[in-house]
Amino acid sequence: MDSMDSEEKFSPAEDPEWDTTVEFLPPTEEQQEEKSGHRKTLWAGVALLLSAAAVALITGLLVWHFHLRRDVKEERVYIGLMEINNQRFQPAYEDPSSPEFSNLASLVNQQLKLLYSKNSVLAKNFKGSTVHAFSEGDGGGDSIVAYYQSEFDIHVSQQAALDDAIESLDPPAESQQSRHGRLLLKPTDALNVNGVISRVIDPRMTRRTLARTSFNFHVSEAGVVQSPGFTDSLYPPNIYLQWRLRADPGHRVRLDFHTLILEDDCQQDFIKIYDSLAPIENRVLTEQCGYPQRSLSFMSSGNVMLLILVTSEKNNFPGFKATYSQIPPTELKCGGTLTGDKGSFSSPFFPSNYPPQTTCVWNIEASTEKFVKVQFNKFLLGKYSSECPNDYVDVNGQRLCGSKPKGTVVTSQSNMMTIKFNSDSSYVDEGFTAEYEAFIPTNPCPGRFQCTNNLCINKTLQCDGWKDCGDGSDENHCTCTASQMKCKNGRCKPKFWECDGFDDCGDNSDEEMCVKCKPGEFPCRNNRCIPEKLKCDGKDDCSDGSDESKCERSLVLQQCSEFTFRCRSGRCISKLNPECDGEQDCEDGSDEDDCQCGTRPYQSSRIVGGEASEEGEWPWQVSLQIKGTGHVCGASVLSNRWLLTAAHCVQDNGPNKYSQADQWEALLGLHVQSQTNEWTVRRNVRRIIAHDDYKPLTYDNDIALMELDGDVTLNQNIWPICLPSPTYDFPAGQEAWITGWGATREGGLAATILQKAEVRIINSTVCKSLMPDANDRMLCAGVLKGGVDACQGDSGGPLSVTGPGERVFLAGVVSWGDGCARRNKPGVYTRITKYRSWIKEKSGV
Ligand code: 4AZ
Repeated sequence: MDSMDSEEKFSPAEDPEWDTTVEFLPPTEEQQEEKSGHRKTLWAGVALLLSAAAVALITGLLVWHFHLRRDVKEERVYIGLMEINNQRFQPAYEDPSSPEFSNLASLVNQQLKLLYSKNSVLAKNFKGSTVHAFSEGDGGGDSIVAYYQSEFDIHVSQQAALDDAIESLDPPAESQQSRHGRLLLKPTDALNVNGVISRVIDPRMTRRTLARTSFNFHVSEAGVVQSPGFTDSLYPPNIYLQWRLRADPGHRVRLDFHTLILEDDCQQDFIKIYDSLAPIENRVLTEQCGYPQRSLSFMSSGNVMLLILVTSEKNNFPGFKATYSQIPPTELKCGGTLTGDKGSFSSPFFPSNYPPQTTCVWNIEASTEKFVKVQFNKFLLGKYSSECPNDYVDVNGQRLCGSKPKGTVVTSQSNMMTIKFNSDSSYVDEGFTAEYEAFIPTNPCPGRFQCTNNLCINKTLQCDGWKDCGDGSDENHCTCTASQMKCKNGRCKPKFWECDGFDDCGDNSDEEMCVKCKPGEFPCRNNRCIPEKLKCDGKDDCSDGSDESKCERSLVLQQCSEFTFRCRSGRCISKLNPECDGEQDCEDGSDEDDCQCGTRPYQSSRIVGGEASEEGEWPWQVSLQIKGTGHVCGASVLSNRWLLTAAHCVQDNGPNKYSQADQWEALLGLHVQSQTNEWTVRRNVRRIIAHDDYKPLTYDNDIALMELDGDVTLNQNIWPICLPSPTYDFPAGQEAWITGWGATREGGLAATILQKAEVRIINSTVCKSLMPDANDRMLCAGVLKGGVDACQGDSGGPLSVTGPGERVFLAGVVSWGDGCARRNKPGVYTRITKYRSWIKEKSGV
C-alpha cells in the first residue's frame, strides 16, 4: 500500500425524514364496555379535532412538497473526467500533497470554471470543484486524465436542466475524430482540454453519516485488498471505502475476488467497481451485493480501476477479499483469422469478465465447398435488448446480446463467417465461449443426430426421454419401446413417469387421465374435484388452497391445511412453496425471512452413475470423518454451527464409537478428499443429537444433528442449504441432485472428487410398491432404469432440489437402499419436511 488519504466529506442538504408509521392501539375490553353518551360526545369532539389537524398537516405538507420545496436549493454533485492534451504524466501527480498535483489541480479548476461560465444554468448554480486524482490518458504518453467532482446548488425543480447542461459538455458519441481533434476551449486557455464527461454521483455514496477513507495501490506487484476485519469479524456499519488501483502505463488492472459476502439488499451494502479513478456512472464495471454467483474477476480498459465499498447502518456481513495484479499489453490477444475445419475461441480473458471498450474480430475461413457453424457453449453479454446497443457479438451482421442457452448455434450460407465482439464503456459480463465447425451443406451432422436448432448430438440420446437438443427435437417422432409410453406429441417417455405429477411429455399427456375427476374438472390435492373454472378465481374452492396454489396472486386462506404455508402470523397462504422464492407472499414477509441459504458462489461453468462436480457447486456438502480413519458419511451445512446427517452414521458399531462427538471431525468446503485448500474448514464436533426414535432395523427417523465446536465463517465453498417448511411440496418427477464421496458402484471404491448425479423424486405409491419398507417419513428418488444412485459413503449427505426462486432446498438425507443403482430400486431418503420442527427444536435453525 502506498498511501492513505482521508477526503473531505460531501454535505448534501439533508432530506427531512417523516415518520409515517403511527400506530393506534386497539381499545381494551373494559374500555369498550364504557359506553356512556357523555364520553361518546367527548370522543367525537376529539376525533373531529384530530381529523381537522391531520387534514391541515397533510395539506401543508403537500403545499410544501409541490410548491415551496421546489424553491429549496439542494446540493448536486457530479463526478467528472477531463482529458488534457499535451501534458506528460509525472509520478508526482499521484500524490495529492505534492506541489505538482496542486498546480495542475488549480489549472483544472480554473478550466472548469471557464467551461461552466459558458452555460447560464451551470454558471448560475456552480459552487466549486475538487480534483481527486490524475492518470495517464488513453492517448499514450502525452495526455492526462483529471478526475474531479463539481458541486452545484440548485433548485429541486431545475435539477433535470442542470443534468442536461452537464451532459451537453460530453464529447459527441462515437466520433473518434472529435475525441482526438476537438479542443473544448481556446488554445490560449490554461490547459489544452480535449473533452470532459460528467455524471451525477450515485446518491447512495453521498450519505452524510458515511465515514470515508481512500487507499491508493500500485498493482505492478500483486497484492490483496479486503474489507475491514476480514475474516475475523464482520465489516463495520456506515463506511465508504475506496481503493484506487494503478497499473504501469500501458498495462491493465486485474481484480479477482476470492470471497464476496455482503448484505443481500444493494440499497444497504454494495461494492462498485469503476474503469476510472473516480466513481463516474458511465464507467461502472459492476455493482455487487449479497453472495454473487458469477465470475468475480475484472479487468480495466486502461491502467486504472476503482473499487468502492459502502455499508449501511445495520446488518453487517463478512465482506470481501480480492487480489489485484497487472496485465501486460501483450496479453489481450483476441480476434484473427481462424482456418481449419474445427476450432474454438472466446471473449477476451474468459472465464473472467471481459474488459470494457474492447473490440475483437474473428474471420473464419473454411474450405470452399463447406458452410460454417458456430456453437456458443456459454453466452452472457449484459442485458438483452433488441438493438443490442451496448455489448454484443455480431455474427455475419446479426447482433446477439443478453444471455443465450448453452448450445445456441449460428450457421453461415458460405465458407466464411465474421464474428465481432464489442464491449462498451460500462457494465461488463462473463462473455462467451464458442466452437466452430465446417460442414458439408448436405450433411451437417455426420454420424450424429441433427437437432432442429442445428446442434448435433450423439444418436443414442435420441428418443431416450431426455431433451438433449435443448429444443426437444431429439424426442419428437419416436417409436416407443415396450418400457416407454407414447405422448400425444409423439415423444416417448419411460412408463413409470406416467402420472407422476410432472409434465414429462411437454404437452402434459402423461398426466392426463390419471385423476378420477371428470373432464372440465380440476383435481384438488385433497382428492376433491371442482369445476376447472374455479381454479385461480381468488377463492379457496378445494378447501386445501390447491386450486389457488399456482396462480399469479397468493390468497390468505381462512383455514390452513397440510398443503399450505403458514406465515409467522399463523395465517396460511395458498401459494405453493412460497418460501425464499424472492417474492413476499405473507403479509408479515415471514416467507422471505432466513433466506441466506441455498445459493452457490460460482457456476463456472459417489454416487453411482454420477460425474465430478465443480468446486463450490455444492457448498452445503460436508465430509464427516472419523479422526485418523477418513471419510465415513456425508452431511449438510444448515448454519455456521449446525450440520444435518443420518442417524445411522452416528451409531456405535462394535469397537467404533461413532456416537461420540470427539471421534468425529467435519470437513466443510472440501472438494477432493485429502486435498484441503484455503476454503476448507476442519472442525471438531461438540455435540451429536440423533433422533430419539431412530430405528436401526427399519432406518425409520434416520436423522441426526451435529453441532460444531465453533462458528464457521461462511465462504464461497461453504454455504447453508435451505430447509423446507413442513408443507413444502417436492412433487414426483421433480429433478433432484445427490452428491457425495461414496462408492462409485455397489461394493466399489469411494470417490476422491465430490460426485454429483441427477435423479428424480419418485411418487410415494410407486416408492412403497418398489421399496415395501419405506414409510411416509421417507422419500424415494432415483432413476428407475438403474445406473444412477447414492451408495455406501454417501449416507447422511443431501438430496438437493432447486426451488422456484433458484434457491436450493434440502429434500432428503441419504439413508438406505437395496444395493446401489439397481433397476427399479430407488434410493431412500429421510423426508426433511417431516422433521422441520424437530430440527428447530434441537438446534434453533
Ligand atoms: C449406504 O450403505 C447406502 N442406494 C446409502 C445409500 C444407498 C445404499 C447404501 C442407496 O450408505
